[in-house]
Amino acid sequence: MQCLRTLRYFSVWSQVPMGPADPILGVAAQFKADPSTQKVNLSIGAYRDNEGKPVVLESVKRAEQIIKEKKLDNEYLPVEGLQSFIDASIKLGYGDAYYAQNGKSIAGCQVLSGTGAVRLGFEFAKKFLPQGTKVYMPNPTWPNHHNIARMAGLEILEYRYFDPKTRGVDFSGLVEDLSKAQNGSVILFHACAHNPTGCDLTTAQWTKLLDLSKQKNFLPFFDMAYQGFTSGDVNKDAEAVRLFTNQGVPIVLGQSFAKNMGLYGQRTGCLSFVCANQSEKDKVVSQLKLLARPLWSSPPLHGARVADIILNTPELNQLWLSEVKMMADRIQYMRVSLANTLKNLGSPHDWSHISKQIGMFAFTGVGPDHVKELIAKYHIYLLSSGRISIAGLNEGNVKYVAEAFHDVTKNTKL
Ligand code: KET
Repeated sequence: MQCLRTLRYFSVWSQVPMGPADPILGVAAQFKADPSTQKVNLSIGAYRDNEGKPVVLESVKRAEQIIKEKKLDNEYLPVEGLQSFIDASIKLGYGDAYYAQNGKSIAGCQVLSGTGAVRLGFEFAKKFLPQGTKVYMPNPTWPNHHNIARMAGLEILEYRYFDPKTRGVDFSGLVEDLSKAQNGSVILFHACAHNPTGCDLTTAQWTKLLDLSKQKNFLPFFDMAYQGFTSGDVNKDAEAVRLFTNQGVPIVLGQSFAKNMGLYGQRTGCLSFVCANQSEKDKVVSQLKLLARPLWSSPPLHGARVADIILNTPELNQLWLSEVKMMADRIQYMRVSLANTLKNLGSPHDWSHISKQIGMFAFTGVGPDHVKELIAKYHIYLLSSGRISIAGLNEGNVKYVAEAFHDVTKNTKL
């Protein structure tokens, strides 16, 4: 009787509309639900081996073994996270030499992977930069950048990045747009392996952006979610970040260990700010803690411990670096393989951009109708933008994928 009286006769949430599916996670969910045995997942950016299986790196397994042997507890981390992990992340991002000289003035905070880095960084920008400061993002960019900036209350503007005609970077458009940007704006850069275009800037182009950033007092915000995936070398991939910091530009850096350590679900990341001195750094960290406390209070422990052990144990670090190279190499091999197979099938289109692009993705150039057909007819899942995650290709499915791409595009324009 008691429980009958507490029954609700109206719905509190009847006004809640159905939300749209996420452009990336939604496709990954569609793939999961497809019972086809032929299906291929080229949607989300997650590394797969040559059998199409998720990979736990050997370096990660060994670090986990060490954690097990140490019989550590599961106490909360401090709000700012595991300090030895933060320091090692900063070293990895900025380089040993810069860290040795300037490490004391870099404010770091452990965050919930790359997404958490961008979120906390944008929250910080919203709170401490002058009111009305805008954030400029490349067009296109990882779609979640827009969601995050919106949730943080930042106004978003875009700068040109990609030219569909050349399938390369529209550098003059980029410079023109950023030249017109308000002084002091936040400029979001992909540090390497631009998502989704697979097109990065050259050193000369970064140098030009460095000059522009200095001239216009920009706050460069580097999202580095794929360190190691461009060249196979984590130091080379950090070149842009180091170009700016070595010139004393106060950047913000978001680092994710989802991809390069395969710690996707462990939510392991670091957010850091180059400050003028140690006292500024201390103040920034104190404010990062005030922002993180009501968001997640204390960051996840396991992934940070794993990354900490890998980065701070020389043999494991070497092993990890070789595994990063292995992942980057396999992706490069599959790029070439897909482009060559399409060519050998007699495709009327030029697919050489697939092998020239870098990082985890290829921006294939196929349109939304091609994508629909690839999904409906071939159970090949990719983003409606035409982006494919090359990591989803392997020697067992590349021919099938190439044939499907050939079939849906052979009589159409790209
Ligand atoms: N930045 C970029 C540029 C990025 O591509 C991702 C993930 C992230 C940050 C965040 O990753 P995290 O797992 O929070 O460390 N991108 C892939 C996965 C996703 O959409 O969540 C993707 O584009 O497929």
